[in-house]
Amino acid sequence: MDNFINRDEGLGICRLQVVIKTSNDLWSGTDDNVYMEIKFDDGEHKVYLNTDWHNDFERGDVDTFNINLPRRVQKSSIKSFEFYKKGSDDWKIEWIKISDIETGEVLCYEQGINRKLNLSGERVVISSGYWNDPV
Ligand SMILES: [Ca+2]
Ligand SMILES: [Ca+2]
Repeated sequence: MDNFINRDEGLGICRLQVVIKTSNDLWSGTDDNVYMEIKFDDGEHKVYLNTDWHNDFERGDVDTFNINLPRRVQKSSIKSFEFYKKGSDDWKIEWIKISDIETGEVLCYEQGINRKLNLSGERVVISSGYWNDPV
């Protein structure tokens, strides 16, 4: 248990940058509401991914969101990042990159997701177990 705790370095994370590429394929874009849920050891935090006065998640777009966490957390307390949309419009995600804004450290960069979410509430889950994949 001590080793696990010692893996954490620094002050922890309080702001994340989430970058999402919507696929270039036909019908990849969505007008549904898109959400990210961050699962922690002891709870979760849900974020509505939306930029005002901008049509998010259109085909081929790269959308960037800066997210404030409810509190400063250690990296090891994050269990997963989960993405889903609510509504009847399909959405195809090509890749997702998540970084710590303060340090610039890339927490995860899932380059080959290429998955279409057809169902409302269906999730793409990026588990912290995969974070050490080479970038
Ligand atoms: Ca849209
Ligand atoms: Ca918008």
